[in-house]
Amino acid sequence: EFSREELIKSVSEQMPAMRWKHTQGVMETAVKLAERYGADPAKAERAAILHDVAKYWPVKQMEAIIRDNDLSKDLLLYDKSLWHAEVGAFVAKRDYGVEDAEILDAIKYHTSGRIGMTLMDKVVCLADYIEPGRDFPGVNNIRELANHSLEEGLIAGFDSTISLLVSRRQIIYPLTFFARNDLIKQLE
Ligand code: DGI
Ligand code: FE
Ligand code: FE
Ligand code: FE
Repeated sequence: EFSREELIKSVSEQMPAMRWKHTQGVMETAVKLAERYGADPAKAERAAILHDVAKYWPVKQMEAIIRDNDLSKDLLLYDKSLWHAEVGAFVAKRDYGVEDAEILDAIKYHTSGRIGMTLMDKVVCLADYIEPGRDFPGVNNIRELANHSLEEGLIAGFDSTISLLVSRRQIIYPLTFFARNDLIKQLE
């Protein structure tokens, strides 16, 4: 298994400096959220280090991995920007020896979310929305909500993604709706 330092070295070398800076922001934020909400901070940090590991993979390579392995074939019908999450979890296991299901699932669902998101899924997904380098309309509101509730922060995050996709007339991966609806039900 890779040490924390080995992971950092290998992953940082695979991405442009800006994406590594984003990853460092997600690491820091995921650790804070984990401490606040009672998740394992070391695991949250490992998931954060790896969450965008496949972000710069060539589309054809991601496509081949989805096609030839046990990944959701549905992904191929939706936006390519979703693919790096499931492919990233696959790579974390195959190339980095990550066996921990909590970490692998947090990577796998960090973009789409899912029904029944675990505490670790929520921490990593929300950290990805609000890390200090993020700047999009509404991000400060999501940061504020995140101080009080993982679920409220994530609902606002998914709502902002869904609104953006709607405004661009893009196709939306149904799992994002299911994740958002399920979080609202969890609060009822
Ligand atoms: O990898 P990051 O840029 O750090 O962030 P991410 O993994 O959350 O999202 C990647 C992009 O995917 C995001 O800008 C919106 C886009 N996207 C395209 N279709 C969908 C989608 N995101 C979600 N949640 N659902 C979609 O259907
Ligand atoms: Fe991502
Ligand atoms: Fe990210
Ligand atoms: Fe407050």
